[in-house]
Amino acid sequence: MKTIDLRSDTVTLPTPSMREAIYQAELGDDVFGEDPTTNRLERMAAERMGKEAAMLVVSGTMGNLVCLLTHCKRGEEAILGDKSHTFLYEAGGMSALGGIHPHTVRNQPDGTIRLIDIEAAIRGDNVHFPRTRLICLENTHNRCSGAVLTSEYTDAVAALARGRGIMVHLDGARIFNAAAVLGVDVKELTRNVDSVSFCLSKGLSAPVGSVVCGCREFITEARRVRKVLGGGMRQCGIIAAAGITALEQMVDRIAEDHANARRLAVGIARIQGLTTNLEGTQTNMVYFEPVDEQLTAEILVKQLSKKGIRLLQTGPSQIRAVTHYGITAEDIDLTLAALDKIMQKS
Ligand code: TLP
Repeated sequence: MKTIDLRSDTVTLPTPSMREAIYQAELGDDVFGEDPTTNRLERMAAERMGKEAAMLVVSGTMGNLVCLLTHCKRGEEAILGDKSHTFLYEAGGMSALGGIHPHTVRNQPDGTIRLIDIEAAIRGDNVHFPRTRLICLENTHNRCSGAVLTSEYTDAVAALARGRGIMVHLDGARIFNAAAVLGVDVKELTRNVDSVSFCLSKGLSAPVGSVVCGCREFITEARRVRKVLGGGMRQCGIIAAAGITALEQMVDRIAEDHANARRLAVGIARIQGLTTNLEGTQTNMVYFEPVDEQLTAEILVKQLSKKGIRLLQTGPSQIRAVTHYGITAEDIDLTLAALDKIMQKS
């Protein structure tokens, strides 16, 4: 039976040309700065993000953590969305390892945090308060239906932060998805943030890795933090080689994933007993819910799984499907047909 795995874009396997690049990669010891392939990936990533320097890390979680620990000292505060990945799904690393105080502010359904809410969250100079050091944004915004933040919004947050002497970090795990929707160069979405972390191993299909980008001084400090976390790697050109191929070959095809997600969302909206936020579906994520309380998300996910279709339960009554390399329009139609059949029987 064919499996259609829509749980996440993290399930993508390396392409044949990635495997070839991994095989051919020129290697050295990266802790000595001597891995030529990693150095090349880092130069490419910095250039793509419009930053001075970059550093390879093992995961998106480590990318965000390294940036937070580099920006903030113990007891300092970071403002972040209450639906942000860093707050919800990174095991509390910022406080566990950095003693950083998370100050959550409500995410709007479009992934933004209102400027007035950010402004209200910034602390005054008072001995009772932690010092506000950082604002974190997420683009695309995973838990907000994969929503896209515009460059105008990001610039406005950065201007507000700069006026108050605060840094901005962008969790750009899927920043290339955002750029594809807006039809802009990624640099426009990162130009005013102090640090950005993006993933090679999601929509870009590389097997491992994220890259952190910022000014030279920031990356020098971040290398020390990565070392503290045990993230100094040796012949990581093995990973970087696939990352280079990802940047060279996998960015331009992302629109396909968005078209497939749209196809899925439109189909789901037509199935009786299911609801989805059709307007909010801008990128490669579709969140939807069964309306009937008898047919829980858990049951629906189990029934689909028996048919070889894998989706992720993201709440008691919520399911997520993510499109990616390897998922075709035909797979979407098979998924819709299976969903329709289950719903008609229920
Ligand atoms: N997200 C994963 C799961 O953790 C939920 C997924 O399947 O979507 N930032 C954002 C916005 C992310 O969505 C993720 C991964 C990360 C950071 C962390 O990346 P990894 O998994 O590489 O640590």
